[in-house]
Amino acid sequence: MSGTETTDDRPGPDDDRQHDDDRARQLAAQTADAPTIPVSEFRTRSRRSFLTGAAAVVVGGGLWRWVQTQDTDDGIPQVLRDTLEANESIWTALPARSAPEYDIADASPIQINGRLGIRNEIDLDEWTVRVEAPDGTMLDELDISTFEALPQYDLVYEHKCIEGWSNITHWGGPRFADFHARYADEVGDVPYVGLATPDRQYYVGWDMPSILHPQTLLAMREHGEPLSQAHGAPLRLATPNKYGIKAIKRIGVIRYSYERPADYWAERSYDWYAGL
Ligand SMILES: Nc1nc2c(c(=O)[nH]1)N[C@H]1C(S)=C(S)[C@@H](COP(=O)(O)O)O[C@H]1N2
Ligand SMILES: [Mo]
Repeated sequence: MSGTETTDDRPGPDDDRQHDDDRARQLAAQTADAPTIPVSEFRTRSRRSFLTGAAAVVVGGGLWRWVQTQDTDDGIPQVLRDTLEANESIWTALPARSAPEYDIADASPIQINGRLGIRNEIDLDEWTVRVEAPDGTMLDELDISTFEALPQYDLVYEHKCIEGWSNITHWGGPRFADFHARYADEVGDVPYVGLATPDRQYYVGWDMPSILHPQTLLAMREHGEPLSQAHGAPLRLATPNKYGIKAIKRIGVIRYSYERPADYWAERSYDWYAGL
């Protein structure tokens, strides 16, 4: 691997030229086949991973800096691949802690990175997001006004891409937790949520503790401006507690799940949790 190739869609090869239909079928099959974890077992695992996570956090900051100096393979620090593949469990759930936040003045616009599922412009006035129950039934189809009506937050943090660059970024929008409150009674103790672009080309899976963390936003603004389409307008995720791969742009589907949802980069050998 030369490591000198650069494309817009790193990390990893941009394989959105593969057939979209295959991708959709694969996603459906994987979701259907995923092992079911009973909620009680999920709780036990979360508690355990919280404890190991707390130990990992102590070395977290130094680890990130060290990783940046390591050799890369296809733009992915090799050491990250090795560690994450070897022991996924220490990276699970956890962020009970909060990541550092910065002054708005420290932020700079973020580059555009990754266009899977957002290559074509959409009519933002026509955009809606489907909210689905674990059995796939539609709970809601929402336009942007729902998200504009929720309490708005500014969040300035260091966005970290797994390929090795980072940027102090300024995001604005509601907390996922406040959005979730609308459905909390209806969906109950569901351990996961999957999110996908409207065309389902890009999709990410989240554990509930992470997505309900107060530092996880459904962002509508970046650097004080409404999101551009390339940054995921009208709605994307933003959080300092996961690598950039989890910050899906142009959300079209939000589906609660009892099984660990399919995840585009986890299917390509990245850690499913991708926690920081
Ligand atoms: N729909 C979609 N969302 C995506 C990606 C993508 O390819 N498609 N790439 C991810 C990656 S790897 C990163 S680092 C961030 C980058 O967000 P930005 O383009 O706003 O900088 O988006 C994430 N969300
Ligand atoms: Mo990334």
